[in-house]
Amino acid sequence: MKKNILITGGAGFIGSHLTRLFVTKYPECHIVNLDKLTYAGNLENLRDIEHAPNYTFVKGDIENMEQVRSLFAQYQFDGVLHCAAESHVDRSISDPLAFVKTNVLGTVTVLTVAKDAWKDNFDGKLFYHISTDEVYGSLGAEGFFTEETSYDPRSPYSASKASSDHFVRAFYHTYHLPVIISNCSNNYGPYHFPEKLIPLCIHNIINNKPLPIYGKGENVRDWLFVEDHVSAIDTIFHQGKIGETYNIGGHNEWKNIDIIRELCRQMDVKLDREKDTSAKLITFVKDRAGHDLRYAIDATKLSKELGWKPSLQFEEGLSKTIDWYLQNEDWLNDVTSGNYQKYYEKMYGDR
Ligand code: NAD
Ligand code: TDX
Repeated sequence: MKKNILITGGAGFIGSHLTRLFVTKYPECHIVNLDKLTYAGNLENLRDIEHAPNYTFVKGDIENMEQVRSLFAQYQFDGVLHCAAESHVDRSISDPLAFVKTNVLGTVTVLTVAKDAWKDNFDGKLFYHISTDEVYGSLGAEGFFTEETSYDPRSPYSASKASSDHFVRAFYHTYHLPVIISNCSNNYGPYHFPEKLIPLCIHNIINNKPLPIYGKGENVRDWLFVEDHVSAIDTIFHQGKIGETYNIGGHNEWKNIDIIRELCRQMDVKLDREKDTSAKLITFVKDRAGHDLRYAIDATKLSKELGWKPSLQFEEGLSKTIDWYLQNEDWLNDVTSGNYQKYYEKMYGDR
């Protein structure tokens, strides 16, 4: 069992679920969450565990080598779960450099510090890199991404994630740094930032605003409940083989238009609105530049070798997700109004 674990980006969507899981499941481990608190990082996501004795939050930047080095010196980490990233494809189209800085330079910075800190003895150490299925490119109507699929990133976001994956493998081959990479499909669930399709549409349905569907809504994504993603990461972190890659997915493909229709159907019932009220908000808008047509993950290796399977069916996961947003409208309103960022400015200034 690793005793001191660094989670980067633990205040984001997936990172907060991962941090909660490790803090509560492994009380004997000390979890340090290093997060810059960009627009996507929100300490409200971790309110329920912030006082846990085995948890420490550090506001900081993965690109700041000195800061990362001093954290390694202070906590003597045995493992790293590297989650911090710029994660939104649309933002990568308007500002690619920000993605190179965080996803490439930031990752190489943490890799370098881990290598230097652990170089005398790699035994029992692990650098776990959390990546995406988007590195494999775009599928046609048939086929799945396996761990052997060649990389073919097509957006600045996926190019930056592919580059970071390559660096992680380069550190394994060149320096023998113990690494594992997992590539997961689209996540959904509580604490998902409302710039992404599902939480954006939940927010807009609540507020009777248009639901912007890019192009014709024919693009296909493979959706996994976020708690299933972090349970897979937990399994791989503890049982995965060093140097390997694992694909994570739930065999749950949906066209965007179908998912939004299902969301509208469930929300009409939950909001006690007349049937088909929310679907009237669907608005087809200009397509995303370079919009990947289809992603679909083959997670056979993970299920065969490590016995992991997703726990939730999609309709159930979507229902749980909607219920969470309806019960946490304050979180949603704070995030969309930017109140939480004002709070951070007050608390942390420019640090
Ligand atoms: P997110 O945008 O919700 O969170 C990212 C977190 O990283 C935020 O808390 C942010 O403050 C932090 N961060 C950003 N730059 C930082 C820096 N320089 N230093 C320290 N912290 C920084 O992202 P997410 O959706 O939770 O994704 C987490 C990881 O999982 C990413 O690496 C992403 O590529 C990967 N992933 C996401 C999905 C998905 O569907 N969301 C699917 C597969 C893989
Ligand atoms: O307003 C929208 N309208 C729309 O039609 C938005 C925000 C998205 N879309 C479409 C684009 C995609 O086909 O919905 C699909 C999902 O879009 P996003 O939620 O932006 O996710 P995606 O681009 O698929 O990327 C996500 O999954 C893989 C995450 O943001 C990445 O971090 C992850 O790696």
